[in-house]
Amino acid sequence: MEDSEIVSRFVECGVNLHPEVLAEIKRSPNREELIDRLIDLARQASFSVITPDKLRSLEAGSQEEGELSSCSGGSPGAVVLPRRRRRLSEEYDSALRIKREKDITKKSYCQGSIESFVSYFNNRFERLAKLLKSRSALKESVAIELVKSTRYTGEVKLIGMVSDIRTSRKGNLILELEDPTGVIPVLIRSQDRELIEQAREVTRDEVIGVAGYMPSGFEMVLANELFFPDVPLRREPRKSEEPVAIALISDVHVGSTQFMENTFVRFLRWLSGEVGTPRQRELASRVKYLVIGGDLVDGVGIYPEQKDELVIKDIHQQYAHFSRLIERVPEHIEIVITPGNHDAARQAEPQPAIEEEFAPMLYEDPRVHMVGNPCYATVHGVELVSYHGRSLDDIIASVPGLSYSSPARAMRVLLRKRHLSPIYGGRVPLAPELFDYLLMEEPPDILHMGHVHTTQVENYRGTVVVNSGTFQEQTSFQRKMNIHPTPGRVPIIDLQNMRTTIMRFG
Ligand code: D5M
Ligand code: FE
Ligand code: ZN
Repeated sequence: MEDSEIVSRFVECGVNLHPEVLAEIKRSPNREELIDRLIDLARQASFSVITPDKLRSLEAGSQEEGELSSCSGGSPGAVVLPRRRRRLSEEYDSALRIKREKDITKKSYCQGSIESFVSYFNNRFERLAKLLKSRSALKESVAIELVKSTRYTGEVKLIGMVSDIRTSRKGNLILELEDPTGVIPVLIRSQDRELIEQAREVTRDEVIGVAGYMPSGFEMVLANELFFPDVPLRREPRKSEEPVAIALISDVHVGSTQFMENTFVRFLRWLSGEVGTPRQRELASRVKYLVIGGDLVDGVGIYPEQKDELVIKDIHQQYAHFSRLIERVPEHIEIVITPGNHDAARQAEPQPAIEEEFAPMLYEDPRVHMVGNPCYATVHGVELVSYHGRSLDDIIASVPGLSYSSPARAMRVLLRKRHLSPIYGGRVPLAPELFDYLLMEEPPDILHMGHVHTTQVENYRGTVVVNSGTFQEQTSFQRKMNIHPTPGRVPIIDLQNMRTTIMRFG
């Protein structure tokens, strides 16, 4: 057996040999057996180089902790790696299940008629009301019609969709609550500071619960308590048993003059294990999934005068360029791609996947999953919801105290509503499908959005709430709007412990 043959047996398994160890193997009468045993032991102990010392400890059967050295490195004097090390995430099978039943792609029944809006909102109401009714505090909630027709007085609990919000002359807040049986005003007194504070988060078209009082001869409920569907308190988040991680990005905006190609390439090189400290490379080696949450390209004709801010003016060419960049993502990483408002897909939400005609190369790539917006998936048992985040514009505009600089707070508000895009008639066009695809029936373990171009991560009641930022520098429009993006910051979630690392490439 040639030296190089022995070395490559080890190298194929991600292990380097010190020249003295090589000599020792050659001297051994049971060479084959020794090689197999050493490879096994080295992998178990995560050694990347077998030095004479390590050989002795392996032979002695000890399992000391091995330090992972960097991929291209190796200790001085070691036989140099002719091939790359296998990455940690390559050792584990993919465990990604995209919930296609919750994806609008290829099954839009939307006709846009009045009747379809009625059935769309009925679907939303019924499913959110069911979530609210499962809470003990709302078990005895009653239909609005019953409260009105019986001239009911006393304590009352209701569940309804908010059809209107207004402030009275005296500064009280009035929520118009609607269920399939009727409509009733709910009054929140201006003196009730705590309740008013809570009620500021209420938006039109969301479904809430109210506990209150009906004074006799009044056709109005005086609210004492408000209930959002929310996620349960102190939920134990699900975790992966395998040491794998997920990288979340969005808003690449290829084609824009502001697209930071060098920064994006640095991210790709890190994913490939080419750059970074040993620790950062170790994290890269865990990444098995990459989710791209929309705005892959800048698109064409998205806003007035956009032409002046495009380096690639043809949308097919924008996707071709994006696809060529994505080809550089290591082969073993699975990629999930959802559309955003700059992409070639229907603009009304829920959005079907980016059309194949515009991005054929992405459809040809077997590790790329082209899905709709939103996307619901399970990754190694962890529930993931990925939504581009256009509704953040409406939420930030309508809830006092929210801002573009703190998107995770706005995302938390949506999580409490268990709805990704509740407001109808705002900036987000909603398609009245038969089923409300934007409703989060299950509390997610990871809620991922983009759109606002600012990276931020928070934990809310066990859910990792992540905005994945952008690779686009501030545009002139954003300057006018006083929006300050944080390009090149990528959140990576280790699915084994649900810890997030924000990698900076900008
Ligand atoms: O959105 C990028 C950022 O610009 C995001 O923070 C929202 C903001 N934006 C986009 N369009 C508007 C409008 N029409 N009004 C206010 N703010 C807006 P992107 O989807 O990448 O263009
Ligand atoms: Fe964007
Ligand atoms: Zn966007």
